[in-house]
Amino acid sequence: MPKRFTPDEYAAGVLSGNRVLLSRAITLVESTLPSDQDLAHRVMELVLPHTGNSVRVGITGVPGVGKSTFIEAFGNHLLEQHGKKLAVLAIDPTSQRTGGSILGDKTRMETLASNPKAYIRPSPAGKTLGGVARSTRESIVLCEAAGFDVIFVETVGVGQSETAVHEMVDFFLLLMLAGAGDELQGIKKGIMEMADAIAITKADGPNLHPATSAQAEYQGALHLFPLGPSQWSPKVTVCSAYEKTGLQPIWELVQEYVQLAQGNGYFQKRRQEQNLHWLKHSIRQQLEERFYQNPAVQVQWSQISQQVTQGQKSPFAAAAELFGLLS
Ligand SMILES: Nc1nc2c(ncn2[C@@H]2O[C@H](COP(=O)(O)OP(=O)(O)O)[C@@H](O)[C@H]2O)c(=O)[nH]1
Ligand SMILES: [Mg+2]
Repeated sequence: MPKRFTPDEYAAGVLSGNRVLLSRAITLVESTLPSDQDLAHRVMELVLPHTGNSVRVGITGVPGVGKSTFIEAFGNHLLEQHGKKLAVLAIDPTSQRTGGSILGDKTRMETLASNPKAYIRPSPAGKTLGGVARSTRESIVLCEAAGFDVIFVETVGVGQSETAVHEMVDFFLLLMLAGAGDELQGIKKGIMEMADAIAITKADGPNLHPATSAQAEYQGALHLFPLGPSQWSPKVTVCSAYEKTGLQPIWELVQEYVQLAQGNGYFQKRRQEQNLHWLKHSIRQQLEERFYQNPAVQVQWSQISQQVTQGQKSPFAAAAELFGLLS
């Protein structure tokens, strides 16, 4: 077990931009030890007044679409052309198997990883989606406190993880490929509906022309969705991480969105709603934990759950019975 600091030491370290302490604070929020969680809550309380000053961008797309390569190119663009400080976090429920997608992809983010103005943190391995979501959400706040003004949250567009990411970012960017046809590359319609922008990537070489056609096609598809409460109409762009083309237009879209949403109050309102979402999410999780840890429930569980699986008891009656055991 690494040494623990006091809450004030963690907070002061994070606020001064000390990367070692930032990493240690993130390790703390990722920990499931109750004593670490208490400590983490106190650290969060100390840094919270100094947070909120960043643009949080979710980046999703199926494996192989080019997320890591894009983040490296786009990230370097923001550091070099716009003097930004960038943090990259990942929500990857598959990381239990691969040992962390970003870490595995480190070669694709080499220059970003070695830039002192960038901070890259892979998904904690061996965690459930709920656990990763909670710690990523806290990590965003810690990175903001450490002075990072752009935060990328990368996720794999294959499951529930993009819904979680959508609930913690301001702007949601979906990466897609040209020429994938009607299947939309396994990207469900729901994910397209969440997107504030779609970037058709790998628009280089022989792919350039198909990418521009796909752009028109997807733009048409997006127009069919009703305008969301932000009043923003999602845009489709093309880019190439290899040739570093189309990156500036994407940043301009993000800025355009932020300007619109800040102007009409949606930006703040959404962050408030997200705070409420995570409060409720956390309450649900804690209730569930307490329920299953209750000694009376544990005693009765195997018998009652068996009666339910064998059709001898209705799931609803069983739930009511188990809840009745809580005192
Ligand atoms: N032609 C081309 N290939 C790319 C581009 N970006 C990524 N790739 C390739 O696509 C593959 C998957 O990229 P990666 O960034 O690992 O995708 P991820 O799984 O979404 O993170 C790699 O072989 C990359 O070299 C691009 O802009 N143009
Ligand atoms: Mg990747």
